[in-house]
Amino acid sequence: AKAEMTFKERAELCKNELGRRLFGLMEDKQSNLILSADLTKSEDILKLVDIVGSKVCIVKTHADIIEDFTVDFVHKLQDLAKKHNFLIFEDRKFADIGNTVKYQYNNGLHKIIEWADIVNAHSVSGPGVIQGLQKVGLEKGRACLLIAEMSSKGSLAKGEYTKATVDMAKTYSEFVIGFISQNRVCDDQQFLYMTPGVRLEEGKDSLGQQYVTPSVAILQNKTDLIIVGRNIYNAEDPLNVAEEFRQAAYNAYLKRIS
Ligand code: 5BU
Repeated sequence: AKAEMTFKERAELCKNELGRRLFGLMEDKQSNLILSADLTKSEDILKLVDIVGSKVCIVKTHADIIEDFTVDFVHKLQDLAKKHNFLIFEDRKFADIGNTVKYQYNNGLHKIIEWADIVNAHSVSGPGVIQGLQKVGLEKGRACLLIAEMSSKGSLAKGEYTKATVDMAKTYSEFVIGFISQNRVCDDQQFLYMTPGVRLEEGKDSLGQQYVTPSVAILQNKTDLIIVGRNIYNAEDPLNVAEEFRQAAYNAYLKRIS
């Protein structure tokens, strides 16, 4: 097979400045690993992120599961992002009409716009969701991912839905830098393909989550980044396990470009 384009080459095709920075960061840091820091106490999140921050290109959060969320937490997370050079991705999964998601992004308790480099959205409500988000996000240099497929059993995001989601991303590629997906849902090199539902052994949890390994995600299904939560933050030695994931995912990428 013909060697694929590198992340740095693809950066030039990306129409969003933050997206270009991410492509470059991945290659500089040799990391296409995203930590899903799904802990419920801010101190635990900050501790975890300081331990594994050097191994990841993005830290993904769920702000609404944090029991003691404050502006101070946000500032500390941003300090860690500078220290370790990673981006912050709030996995908010916006899914309402444009006018409402604009408020959910910009207002409320979490003021996501202030601190999240990247957010994501479901395409179920149509392009208005992107129009609403980019109305506040573009001028702040933010970027968005569309959820084209989910990792969970019985997901309705497939077939025509996935295709229509890809078309929406192409129309709004100034703000949309890629997808959450299980597969390379289109062959457009300007986009990033990020895959959750990854751990070292295939399998599932008791609530519908389905897992593939890093090499199935990156080599077989040709996505670009893996998103790992429990397998890292529940590990006895998160740093070592994160390094294992980083190597597995980055080596799979290196194989694809060689
Ligand atoms: P896990 O602990 O590695 O299973 O965590 C996976 C994370 O990715 C978790 O925060 C989910 O909310 C998130 N996720 C997912 O698992 N599957 C999806 O399709 C999407 C997000 Br979109």
